[in-house]
Amino acid sequence: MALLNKFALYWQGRHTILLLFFSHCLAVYPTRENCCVLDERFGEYCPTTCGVYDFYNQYKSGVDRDLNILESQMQQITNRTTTSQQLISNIKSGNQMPQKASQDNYVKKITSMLEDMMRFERIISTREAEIQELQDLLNSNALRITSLKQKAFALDETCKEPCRDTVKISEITGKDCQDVANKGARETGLYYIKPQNAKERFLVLCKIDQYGNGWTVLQRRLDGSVDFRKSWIQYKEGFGYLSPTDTTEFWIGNERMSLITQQTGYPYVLRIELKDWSGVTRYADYSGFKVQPETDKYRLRYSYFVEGEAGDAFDGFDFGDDPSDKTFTFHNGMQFSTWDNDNDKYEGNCAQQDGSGWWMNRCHAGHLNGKYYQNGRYSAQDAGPDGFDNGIIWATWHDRWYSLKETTMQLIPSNRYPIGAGQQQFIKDGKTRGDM
Ligand SMILES: [Ca+2]
Repeated sequence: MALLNKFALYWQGRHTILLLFFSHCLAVYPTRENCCVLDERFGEYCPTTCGVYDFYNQYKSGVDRDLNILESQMQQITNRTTTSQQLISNIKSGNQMPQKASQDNYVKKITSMLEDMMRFERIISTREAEIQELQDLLNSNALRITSLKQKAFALDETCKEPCRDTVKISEITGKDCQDVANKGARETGLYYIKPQNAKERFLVLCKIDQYGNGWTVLQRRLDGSVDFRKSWIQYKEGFGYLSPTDTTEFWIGNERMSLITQQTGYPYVLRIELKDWSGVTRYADYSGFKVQPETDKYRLRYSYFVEGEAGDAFDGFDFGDDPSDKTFTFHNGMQFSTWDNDNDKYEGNCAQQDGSGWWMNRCHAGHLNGKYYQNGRYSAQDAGPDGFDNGIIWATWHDRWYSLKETTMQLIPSNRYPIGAGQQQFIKDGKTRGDM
């Protein structure tokens, strides 16, 4: 703008001078003839008005042209300046809102980024904990692998020696353990027996006393080392482990029980021997014990309860819950049931509820294949979701929330039934009844 004003003043000044010249020339009416009159205002040696006129005319057109160009350029500059000012004004006013909006966007983006970072930090923290757990597991597994490798190496060393069975099995066999004892066996241990209708011989634990009485052991609970929650086929075939020193748990198998007890000859006496957690031992003896074939679902049969301080739980027990308790819990004549083969007298599934295989009624008063509870006492909460009395129970001795420590089920022919209370009556019965 300052430049523009200078030009304007200059332009104005030039006009003033020219007007002065013209006004003077016009005042003396100069012509080509008289314009050479000296004008005192130019001094004695100054050019004449005509000289100035000529000089002026000589340059006027060029100066006018230059001034026009200059004016045009000035106008262009003025236009451009105005446009620029307008643009600056527009930019200033227009930038404010977008800038605010963009600031908001930046804040949002930064907030979002911070949130992402915090989220990632949390994830990383969690992952680090997981990695640490896995690392611990890896270390633990590495230790186990090392231990197993050492054991494998030790076994490998052992197996370089010719393998020898460390369990001594006698050559003496018979149709049951009494038969084995009759043939001269005098030691408790493992023997092969082959009942009359058995296709193959099989191994059993025979408990033989000094008098030559031979008990065939059918079931053993000792320490809870064997899970008795088994299927029909497992109860049929038997499970667990036999040991000559009577230190392991097993179920000899329903099929074998049936093969042994279905033989002709003296009927068998079943002795149930129990030990509680105080170390007290009691027993219950049943004469005429039989297990029917699988076609009759290995039904339990016996003639009667002989004796035993443990009491006759196989005859049921009045728990006080219902007048029918005793009739719902006796066992004689019951078929065998497992969780996958329900033959009980209950609309539900006793074997499934109690996790065992047994001659279930609705359900039991004596239950020797139940769950093993350390220290005996247990509650409905301990018994699991069903909350039923599922321990190793003999209700005529201890109540149903007391699980026994040890059990043995073993049989002997009635003619070898040991002398004791009720023995005379029993032998008489056994002889008169003959084979059952
Ligand atoms: Ca049922």
